Amino acid sequence: MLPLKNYLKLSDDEMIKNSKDFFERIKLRRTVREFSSRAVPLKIIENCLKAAGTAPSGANKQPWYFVVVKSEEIKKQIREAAEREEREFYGGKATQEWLNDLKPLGTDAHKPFLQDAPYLIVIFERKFEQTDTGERKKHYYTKESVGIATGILITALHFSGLATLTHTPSPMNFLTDILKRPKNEKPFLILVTGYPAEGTQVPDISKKNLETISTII
Ligand code: IYR
Repeated sequence: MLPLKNYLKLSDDEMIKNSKDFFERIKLRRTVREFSSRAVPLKIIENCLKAAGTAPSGANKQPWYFVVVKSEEIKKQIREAAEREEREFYGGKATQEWLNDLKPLGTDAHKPFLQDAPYLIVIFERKFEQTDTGERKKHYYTKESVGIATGILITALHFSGLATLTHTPSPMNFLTDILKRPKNEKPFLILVTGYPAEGTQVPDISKKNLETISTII
């Protein structure tokens, strides 16, 4: 055990201001679906990945892995494979209810952002650890852990000034093949990352208010 560091002794007023300031900035985050091809310094992505890597996880197993794709050739392969899946989704696999729910977002099987954006951060969930001797070590609460790390990553990228799109073509097994990932990893999502394209529009949607999403007892 070590002494806990870094908890600042702030006044209530300072903490209330900090929490309000945080909300004011994070509420500006919007998922975008049109990206500029303008280059983004890799250092920003690395810093944000380091932030994501601080996430809490089951037994501190850190069951995540991030592949940053900047290669035009690999982005093209991912786009082609994803659009193949999406054509099936929009062309019959999805229920009518699901398609109706997606209407306000204006999505379809066409995914140019997978090539336009400078980076695709492909996030993998490590279901277990495979040691060099082939032994399997257990991981715990992997989905929760990777979800939390992804949330921190999205927040860090937003704070850095970048836009993201959480993209989940279904199924995503093609990512394992294209990115040559081992069997203990399962694709979790693709975080499309970059600057929004100039003039991008976003859907007119809103978030539920505090009373709707919480109770204080
Ligand atoms: N993966 C599809 C469909 C889709 C599903 C949900 I739930 C969304 O919130 C958005 C899209 C696509 O990317 O178009």
